[in-house]
Amino acid sequence: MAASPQQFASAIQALLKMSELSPEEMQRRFEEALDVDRWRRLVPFASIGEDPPDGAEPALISDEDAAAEKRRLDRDGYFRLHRVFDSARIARMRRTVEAVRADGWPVAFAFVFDDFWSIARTPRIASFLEGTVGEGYLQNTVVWAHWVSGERGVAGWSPHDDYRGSGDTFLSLWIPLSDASVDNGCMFLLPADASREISTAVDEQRDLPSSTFRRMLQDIIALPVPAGSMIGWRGDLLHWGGANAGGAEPRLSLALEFRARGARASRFESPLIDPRASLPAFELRLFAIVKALREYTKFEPLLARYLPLAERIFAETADASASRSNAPPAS
Ligand SMILES: O=C(O)CCC(=O)C(=O)O
Repeated sequence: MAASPQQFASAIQALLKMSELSPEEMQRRFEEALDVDRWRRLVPFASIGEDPPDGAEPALISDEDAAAEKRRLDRDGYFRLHRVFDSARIARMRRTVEAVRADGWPVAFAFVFDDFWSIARTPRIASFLEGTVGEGYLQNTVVWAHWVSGERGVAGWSPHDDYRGSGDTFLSLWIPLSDASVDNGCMFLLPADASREISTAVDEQRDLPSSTFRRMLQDIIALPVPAGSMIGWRGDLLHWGGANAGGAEPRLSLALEFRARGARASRFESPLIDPRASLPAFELRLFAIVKALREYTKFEPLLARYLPLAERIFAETADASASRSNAPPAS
């Protein structure tokens, strides 16, 4: 007799429960997570708590590309810029993610290291963000790192939008640390008009006619990009990580989010930080990582094994993080 979908779902839930960290491992990881020096020893070539020197590892975006991609963002809700970041920096960040993963952490813990907070602070990126999010823009504390294994069928996140209705007050940045190809699960999205049409139909619980459905399939944009590129989208855009179609190379990337100053941000995005100030304190980094981890089991169910650990770190860092915000509180 074949198992029903409900039986499959409960079996998976039971397996996930069994894979939870033991109390001993949870205690060990809790202590290690809070130990800055242990992170430094784990990845001796990456810093924690050092603001980058001026002019270090500049990012490259030509004026023509910046203007063209701003036009694309205004028209279609997304942009793509190829090979923006220094390749040595990207290689270092990739090795950092690999070291964090090899030590048994969700790869988002790479955000304890400076590189992951400073990458969007170079003058060229800051000027692109000013042009697209507005002068005085802020970073929210929603960050994540992605690892999509190089095995056929393994996929990135399922289709979603980030902040519906946020217009041009919101921008997500997505930076690949390995080449992201159609074969290993690059990003895909639907441009603004098509995204809106689907989101409205979903909100109104209305089926789409098959002619619309076929048209939408043709509208899908694949965003294969080499390591060190930068792509991004507005909060209304439906986007997703593709499924590996046979590529052997894992797909590694990171995601950051930015807000117009004065925009109404959600509680999940708080605290907002000022990208012109010093890099966020270590506790705030940990807080941001586990805040996201608690939320993103909806996209990555295997993270459930780390949830009790995330809750403990969250409780430990929440107060310190609230007082560490260096920007106006989100409304
Ligand atoms: O990398 C992925 O698979 C998904 C990224 C994404 O959707 C996001 O950062 O919002």
